Amino acid sequence: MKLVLATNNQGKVREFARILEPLGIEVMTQKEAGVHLSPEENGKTFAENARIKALAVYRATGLPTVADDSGLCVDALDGEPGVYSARYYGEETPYEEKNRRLIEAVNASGKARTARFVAHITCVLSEEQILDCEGVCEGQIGHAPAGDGGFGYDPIFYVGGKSFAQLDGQEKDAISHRGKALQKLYEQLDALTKNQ
Ligand code: ITT
Repeated sequence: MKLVLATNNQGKVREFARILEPLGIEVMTQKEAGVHLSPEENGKTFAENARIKALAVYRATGLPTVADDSGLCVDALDGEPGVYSARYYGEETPYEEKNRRLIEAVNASGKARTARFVAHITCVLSEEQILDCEGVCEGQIGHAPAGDGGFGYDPIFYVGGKSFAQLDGQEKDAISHRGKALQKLYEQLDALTKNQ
């Protein structure tokens, strides 16, 4: 099966392909499908924003489409940046600076460093058939960034002593929010195929 991926984030493109292609699901980016859309993400939840993106690209292509809305929720910052993760400290601000500022904010709070990555994935097969799944990965905001793999907030998000940016792709996928959500999506798609 083939899915169009409704994203403009190259980090997500790499991870979707890495996770889904070994499971026999081919991923085509929205750009490859000839769609140049960046719908306004005005939802209040990851689920609402994932649906906005998946439906917009599904309606533009007429092809089964998947979208991911995700973010980093930091307890010391009352769950922020959350759904604002891409825009936090400014959309154009380099992650090196965003990561440094986020560590400083957690340090200044004096609170616990616990945090989680959340990914909500919506797959639109048709207007009537829409699948939703979510994955969560618990971790901590480190005292300093480490590693050069991954993307975004990976260098400051630590699980078991290593940052996400220090893991290789398969190690990240095995525990990440996106890896868990995509595993659930695969199970739902597989069950649908078997019932047909
Ligand atoms: P699209 O909407 O085009 O998919 P986006 O980057 O704007 O791309 P989101 O609105 O879902 O996507 O924002 C997700 C942000 O959360 C992302 O830009 C990163 O800052 C952060 N994020 C999500 N998953 C991440 C991961 O696995 N590693 C590091 N940062 C991540």
